[in-house]
Amino acid sequence: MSALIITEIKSFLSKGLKEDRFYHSLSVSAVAASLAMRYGADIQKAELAGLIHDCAKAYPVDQYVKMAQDFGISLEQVEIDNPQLIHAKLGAYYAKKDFFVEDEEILNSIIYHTTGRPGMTLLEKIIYIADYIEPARYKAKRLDDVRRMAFKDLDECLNMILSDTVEHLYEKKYVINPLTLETFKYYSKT
Ligand code: DGI
Ligand code: FE
Ligand code: FE
Repeated sequence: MSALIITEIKSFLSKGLKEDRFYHSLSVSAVAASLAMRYGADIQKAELAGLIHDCAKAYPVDQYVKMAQDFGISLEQVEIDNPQLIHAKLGAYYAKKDFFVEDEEILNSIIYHTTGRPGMTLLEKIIYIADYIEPARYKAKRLDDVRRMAFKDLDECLNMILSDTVEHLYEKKYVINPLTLETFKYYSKT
């Protein structure tokens, strides 16, 4: 992906996303590229996937179920009940449609950036982690430790993020996506 195309995608996203969401996207892109350097993943793929992972957030959440149905995207019941989850699948759809991304590894890293999944690829891990640790994030607990671990041991970092996420969702009494739980079990060492 050339620098010119990345610049064009940034310009496109800056028009559709709210300012803080656009800034988050730039940050995830930069952190994902850094993690790719650290772990020997494809830097350009990480940069692009990070940049566009939340592109569906340009659309209102109350339209996600209908949009997915119109585009032939199959939904789980938990997604119909918690439609904010659908932005991940819609993001992969728009990555194809608006940015002509056909690379399955990039598309899967967008589809699974919210829940993760058991047996993630290196790029999927990088996007999942970059989304959680980018510099503008501040709400999650022990972020300093999680950020340090991201550059030390990816699977241990996933273990930390997933256990904190499941705990947070449980405390807030949110419905926990079964896929998030499966991912948590897969990456938990205890
Ligand atoms: O899109 P972001 O805000 O950058 O982050 P994200 O894609 O990880 O999460 C999007 C939203 O989905 C966020 O509000 C947290 C929520 N979420 C993640 N996993 C679950 C969840 N919500 C529910 N109800 N259940 C989950 O398992
Ligand atoms: Fe997201
Ligand atoms: Fe995000």
